[in-house]
Amino acid sequence: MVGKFITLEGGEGVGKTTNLRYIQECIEAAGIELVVTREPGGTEFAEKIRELLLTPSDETVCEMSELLLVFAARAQHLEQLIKPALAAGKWVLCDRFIDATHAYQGGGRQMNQQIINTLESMVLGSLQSDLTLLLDLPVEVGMARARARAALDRFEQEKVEFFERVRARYLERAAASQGRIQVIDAAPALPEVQAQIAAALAQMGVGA
Ligand code: Z5A
Repeated sequence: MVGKFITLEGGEGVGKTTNLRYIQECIEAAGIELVVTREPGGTEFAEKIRELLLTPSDETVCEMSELLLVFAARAQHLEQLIKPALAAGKWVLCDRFIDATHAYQGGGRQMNQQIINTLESMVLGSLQSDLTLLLDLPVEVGMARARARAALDRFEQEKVEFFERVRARYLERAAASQGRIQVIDAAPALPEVQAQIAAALAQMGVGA
């Protein structure tokens, strides 16, 4: 694969949507052809799965259904969009990817790690991001930001302890990632957050 694969991760309200646009501007300003996408979703079919996953439901959604839907959407997204774009030399910027599964289903839901690893290897093979920017924020701050913004989706209705486990799992993965996952302190004002992001992108040869 020729293109670079960059993913953006973090808990609720950390500023992924806000900073995605900034990252896009930096990469495109460097003259690089970029595909911007998100998970769950990214293709017409995978976006239908996203709708299923995020819409609050009267019926309890069992954890295994949720996990399999996340990977079903990802399989479609990879084959239809991500792999062809990378093979064509384009860069791909994705709002959430596999680290979100480890954080939300593995950390938040406390699902069996071996099952997640097996599905990861079935669906991703050896593919991993070249760089993952993990926006990190104390849970209460992120939840307050998210709550001030919009109606809560099915995940956002979870309790604080769930999001504490999500954050902890993200940070554990960052510590073990040998530089693939770079932690960005998302607490300061936006210009300071974006200065950290620019420094991480500079390591990939992208000037701000
Ligand atoms: N999910 C999963 O369980 N497993 C998986 O494998 C995958 C996903 C891939 C998708 O949500 C859900 O799917 C997600 C996990 C699950 N759970 N949830 N919820 P999503 O990614 O579409 O959305 P989200 O996580 O809910 O993101 P968000 O709420 O849209 O937040 P955000 O994009 O990170 O934040 P934002 O909208 O950019 O910023 C929030 C507010 O803060 C906004 O008003 C900003 O103006 C403000 N903001 C941003 N930065 C700052 C700074 N620096 N200072 C002050 N205010 C700021």
